[in-house]
Amino acid sequence: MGNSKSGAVSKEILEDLKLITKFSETEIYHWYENFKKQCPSGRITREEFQNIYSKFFPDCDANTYAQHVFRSFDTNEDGTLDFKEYIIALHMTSTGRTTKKLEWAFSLFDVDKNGYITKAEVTEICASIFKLIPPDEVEDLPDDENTPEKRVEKLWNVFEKADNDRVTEAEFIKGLLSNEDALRLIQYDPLT
Ligand SMILES: [Ca+2]
Ligand SMILES: [Ca+2]
Repeated sequence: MGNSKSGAVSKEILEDLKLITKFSETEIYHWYENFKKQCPSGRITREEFQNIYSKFFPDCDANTYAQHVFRSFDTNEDGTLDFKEYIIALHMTSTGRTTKKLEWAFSLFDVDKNGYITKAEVTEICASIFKLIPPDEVEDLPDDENTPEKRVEKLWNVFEKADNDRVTEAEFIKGLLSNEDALRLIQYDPLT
């Protein structure tokens, strides 16, 4: 696979990415050079992605969370991230507007990709996020957020749904935008 393509981003992908992400052409070229350096094959595997992630969370178990993030970025479901998927992911998680980030969060929580979030899916993702939190920080969490189970209850209550009901993307985004606690519960940011 290594020598099958030239070193440049194809014009088609470049136009696509400019449209989707609003990154400039220069920025995209810059990302592409970094990408090629880190990943000469042009594709990031799930294992490579997990390794990158675990470097950010050296004291915790980031594997499950990294798998979910990988799944949400691998839009064509071929088991690897190509440059286009990678740059869109970067855009969603770092520089995107709040709504874009919440759309991404929805795809993270929608584990089976059927367009709805169930309480079981919230449970799965909350558990994987909880594993990112170092034990000494868990001690300082509010009493109603200091176990994965409590976080699931708190987050699910935001959507005002029955336990066996499901949440659409619009309901998910609306719920999160109307509740500061909820925004905190769907992520773990080691810098704050
Ligand atoms: Ca892919
Ligand atoms: Ca689902």
